[in-house]
Amino acid sequence: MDATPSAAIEILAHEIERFPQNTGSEHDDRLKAYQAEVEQSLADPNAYWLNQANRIEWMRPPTQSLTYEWNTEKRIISHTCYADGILNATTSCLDRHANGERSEKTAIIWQGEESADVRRYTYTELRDEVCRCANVLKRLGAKKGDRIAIYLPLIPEAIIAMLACARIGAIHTVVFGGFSAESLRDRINNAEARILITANAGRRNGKVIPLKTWADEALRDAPTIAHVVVVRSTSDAVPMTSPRDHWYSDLTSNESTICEPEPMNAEDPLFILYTSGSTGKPKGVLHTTGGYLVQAALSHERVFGMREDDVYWCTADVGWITGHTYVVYGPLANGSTVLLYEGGPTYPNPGRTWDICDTHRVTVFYTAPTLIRLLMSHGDEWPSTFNLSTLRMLGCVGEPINPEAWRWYFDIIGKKRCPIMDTWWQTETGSILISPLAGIHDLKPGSALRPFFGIEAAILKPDGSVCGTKEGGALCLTRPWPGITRTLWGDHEKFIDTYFTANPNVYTAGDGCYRDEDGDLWILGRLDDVVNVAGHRIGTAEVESALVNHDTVAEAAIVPIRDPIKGQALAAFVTLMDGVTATPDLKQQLLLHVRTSIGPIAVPASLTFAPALPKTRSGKIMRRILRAIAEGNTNDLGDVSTLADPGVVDTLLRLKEPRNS
Ligand code: 7RM
Repeated sequence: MDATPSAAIEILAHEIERFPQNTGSEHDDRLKAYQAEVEQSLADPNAYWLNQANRIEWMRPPTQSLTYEWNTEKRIISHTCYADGILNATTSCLDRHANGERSEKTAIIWQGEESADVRRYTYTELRDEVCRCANVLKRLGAKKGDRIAIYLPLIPEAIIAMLACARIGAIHTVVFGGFSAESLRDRINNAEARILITANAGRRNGKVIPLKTWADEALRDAPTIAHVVVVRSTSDAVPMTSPRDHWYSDLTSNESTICEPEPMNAEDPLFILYTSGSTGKPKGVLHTTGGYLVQAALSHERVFGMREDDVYWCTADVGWITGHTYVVYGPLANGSTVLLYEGGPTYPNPGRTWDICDTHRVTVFYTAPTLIRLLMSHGDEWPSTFNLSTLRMLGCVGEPINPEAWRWYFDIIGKKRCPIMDTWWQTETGSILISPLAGIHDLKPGSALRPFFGIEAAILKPDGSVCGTKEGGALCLTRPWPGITRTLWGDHEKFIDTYFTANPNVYTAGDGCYRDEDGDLWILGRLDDVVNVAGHRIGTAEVESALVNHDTVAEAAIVPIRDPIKGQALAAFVTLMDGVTATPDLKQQLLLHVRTSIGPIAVPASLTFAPALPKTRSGKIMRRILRAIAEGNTNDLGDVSTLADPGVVDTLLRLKEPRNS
């Protein structure tokens, strides 16, 4: 990184709008109760979190609460929560509902891309199917602590497979179905997974997603995988390799629906989820069982003010943390009815998302700003065609929401009736840490508002001092919470370096942030070399290394550029090996190479061949300059005096390629 301040701490002056959430004496009472709870959670976190443990089921309830040590100097960062508690996450998510008043309640409504493809599972049916799948995994030799990779489309079996792993104490690692074979292979190998659960294919935007073909490709060099379980999700034929591959339906059809839940310590791992950072390959974020589940359930209930008859739709894929916490663990622990939609949000037309809300009478809708902007770009006619009167609560997550998109969401989708919860959190935090609470806070378009119960945020300057009002700095969390990631799989040193060294003895999130005059928080975007493309985290180093891996490429730099729908997109600058000629065909080959190395979400929106990259005399690529060139801000190149060869910039300005269509 060059030393110039990142764009993510610049605060743009703008009028702040306020959307009050009720007034009057009832509101005063609610506000008082809320403030008392915040105070209690901060004054006596042990009591607060131990009390919250009661919201889930235990085989042996904990007597211990949250303990931790944050000592950067000694390089000790450790956490435990409910360390003497024994539980299995699935009894809270399944059995207690299936054995109680929610036995016939719908747990999952699955909507396929074809309107007629709808499947429903009651809590009893879901519990039975999870047990069948868990028995299958046992029969294939899976044991407590084994890693099992899941590479599925957004179908009920994705949830079933995750919970089946949890049932037997295996650690699931879900890989998003949009990732390439190579990405899947890297994750399987890093986690040393024994079993892979995949599908013959998925469906999106009318196209077939050939997951099994990609899985076969990944498994050519993934020696730890002994078995592949294949869900027949479409009619597409795929090759099956004997004895490695098994059809899910063949294995489950004769299995018992009884599978005793494995007793797990609260600190036993529940899952690993890979996420991009500023260096190297994606890191395996490890979450444990008790603290994660309690906080998932608590935040889901409180942020969305969940009610018994809600139909709840979080549009995230289970391949991301939002899918783990707010499609699977949080809502199922709370006994909610969860909607799952496999297909594209604008397929076969831009009304599809609203059609689904109408058809299934969705009451709580939680999505990403990029989807709101995409749907907004198609105009107000589409949502107005459908009955959205069942909606009562909206949410967004994944990137800063621009006030224009917020207002459209509020006015056109929520008809000014539905509060919008702008929720800030990360794969590493496990659950929502900053969000308004409905009926409590006045909403402000673009602000994630306040830390959740038990959470304390500080905004720090590069020298470690605390920022003043409306001063941008690094968002840090100054005390732990039950659902914080415990480590990066196999690399605890990296865990300490990434989150606990920039500012000693606090958790540094990697985001810019400021506090306004009311004390509300505004997230400004990443401060590190992580780019947020359509709500997906992509490390620039990852894409650069994919490009440099190509035989023809000598050097590559990736910088973010603004994108009206995706928030950010990637611009690539590439220098070629001596003797290689830059051609349009080579450019296409390189873009394809990124697609197969990582996946479609990492493909740059523009690629410029450059004879050289702008570097400092010490050899660091000056990304700031590339960013200005990529954005077309050529009057705003800033200080170029530290460049080793200022002539490079003029050449780049001449060569800069427009965006790919
Ligand atoms: C849940 C999730 C985390 C990064 C985070 C931020 C950005 C997430 C918001 C947001 C502004 C928000 N996990 N981010 N939520 N930025 N406002 N409400 O997205 O690990 O994939 O990404 O996403 O930069 O650090 S994640």
